[in-house]
Amino acid sequence: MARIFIGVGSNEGDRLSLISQAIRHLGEAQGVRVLQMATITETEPVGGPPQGPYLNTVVEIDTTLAPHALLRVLQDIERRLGRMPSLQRWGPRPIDLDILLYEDQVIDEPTLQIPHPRMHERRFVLEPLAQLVPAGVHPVLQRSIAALLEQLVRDVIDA
Ligand code: A4P
Ligand code: MG
Repeated sequence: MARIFIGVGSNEGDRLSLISQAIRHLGEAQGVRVLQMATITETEPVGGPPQGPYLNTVVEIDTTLAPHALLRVLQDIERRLGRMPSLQRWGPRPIDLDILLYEDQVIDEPTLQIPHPRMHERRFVLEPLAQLVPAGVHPVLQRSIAALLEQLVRDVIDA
């Protein structure tokens, strides 16, 4: 089975409705099948300007689309749900769809980095991802998702 994981976040508007619309659009996109979704959790914003709390989750999909084509589908859904091009890094947004993992592929280009370059530092990503694929191995760090989450939690306690 293909293991492709999409990080989903929202902190503007009707967050729950935006997330469910995004997942519905994803399932309707040609060549994409949504397989499962982690629980949706409210999380404090990380980085960026002062902004409201997020709802975050992760979905697993199966797709015939190559990574760049999948990115275009995600960006199209973001636009349809009212996302404006942001001038501010990590600013508030109605919906954010990031490719976290695309099987064990590693891509490092200006417009597309897989695995998502900050996923291992973020509890709002690792917690839902660990629900779906705890034993999945990060193809660059060569550590399991469960181990990365454990490390992150330990770092927070030690800090
Ligand atoms: N891009 C490169 N790699 C990818 C990828 N794997 N998936 C490029 C998706 N996009 C990728 O993204 C900017 C550019 O990243 C795109 O044009 C694409 O070519 P964007 O979504 O327009 O902007 P962004 O999301 O603000 O940038 P960035 O740096 O991806 O932000 P992050 O790292 O995703 O952080 N706090 C909480 N609690 N929950 C959150 O969900 N999200 C962020 C955004 C900050 N703080 C948060 C949350
Ligand atoms: Mg993004």
